[in-house]
Amino acid sequence: MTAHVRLNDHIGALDTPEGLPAVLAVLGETCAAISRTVAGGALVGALGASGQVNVQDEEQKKLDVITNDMLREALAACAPVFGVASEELDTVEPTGRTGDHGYLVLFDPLDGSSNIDINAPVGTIFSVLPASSGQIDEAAFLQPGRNQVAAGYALYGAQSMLVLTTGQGVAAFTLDVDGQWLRTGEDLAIPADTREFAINMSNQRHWAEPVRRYIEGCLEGKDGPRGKDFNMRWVAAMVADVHRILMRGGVFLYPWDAREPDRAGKLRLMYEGNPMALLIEQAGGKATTDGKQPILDVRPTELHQRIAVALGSAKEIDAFAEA
Ligand code: FDP
Repeated sequence: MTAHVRLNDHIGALDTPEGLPAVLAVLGETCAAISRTVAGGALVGALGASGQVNVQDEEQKKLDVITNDMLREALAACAPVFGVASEELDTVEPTGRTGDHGYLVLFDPLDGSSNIDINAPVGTIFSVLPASSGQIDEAAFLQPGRNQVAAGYALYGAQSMLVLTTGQGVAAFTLDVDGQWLRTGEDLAIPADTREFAINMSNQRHWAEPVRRYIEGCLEGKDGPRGKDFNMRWVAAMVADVHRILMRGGVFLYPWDAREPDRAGKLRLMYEGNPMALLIEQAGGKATTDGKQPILDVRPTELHQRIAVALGSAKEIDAFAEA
C-alpha cells in the first residue's frame, strides 16, 4: 500500500507565508480532537442544549460551546495568531500579540448543530486572514474573502475528513485511527455540469421570483426548459452539502427570503460564506450571492454579517443567474 502524505508534510511542501504552517497545524490538531469529542456523543456528555444563547439569539448546543472553547484555547496558544473571531462569540478576541507575519482566524466551531443529537454529519469551518501590524479590533477582521490565505473545513461524518486550500488548489485528508490527517485527495475539481441541487424546499413560498423560477425549472426536469431530470439533497449541514459538491458536483443555495427582508440570508459571510467560497473557486466552481456576484468580493461591514449563498458547479450557477 502506498504511504499517504500527512497533513503537516503536505503543508510544509506548499509555498506558504511565514507562520501560516503553524496556524494550520493547530487547526488540524484541534479538529482531530473535536472529531473524538463528536464521536463520543452521549458517552462524553456532548449531546443536548447548553442552556445558553449566542450573539445571534440562537440556542447553543453543548457541542457549540465545547468546540468553540477548544478552538479559542488552542489558537490563543499559537504564536502567529493575533486574534480570533467565532460565530459563537459576541466580538473578536485579540491574543495580545502584534507585529509581522500574524494571522486572524475566524471559525464556525460546529456547523450544522441541528444534526448533533441525531448522529448526522456536522463540521468545523475555518478562515485565515492576514493580520495588519496595527490594532487587532473588529475592523481588522473586516476584510473581503479574497484576502484569505487559507480556508477549510473538517467534516465529522462516516469518516472524519479535513479539506484545505491555501490558494494552491484543494486537498482532502482522512483521519486515521491514530488521529493523523492523511492525504486522500489532491487537486479536487468540481464538474461544471450537474443534475443535483441542494436547497431547503420548505422555504419555497418565501423565496424571491428568480429563485422560484430556477427551482421550478429543475423540478420540471426533462419536461421543462432545462430538458434534464434533477435530483435533490439537503443534509442541513453546509459542510456536508459543500463536501458532496466538491466530490461529485451540484449546487447549494441558501437565498434571501421574505420572512426577514432586511437580512441578506441565513448564513454568515465571515465564518461560512468566505471560506466555502475560496474552496469552491479553488476547485473550479463558482461561489456567488445571486449567481453573479462573487462572495469573495463582498466588502464586509459587520463581523456577524449574513449573506445569500449560491455555489457549486460553474455552468449550473450560470443557469441560476439566468433564471
Ligand atoms: P445550523 O443552523 O444547523 O448550524 O450554519 C447554518 C446551518 O446549519 C447550515 O450548516 C445549514 O446548511 C443550514 O443552516 C440549515 O438550515 P435549515 O435549518 O434551513 O435546514
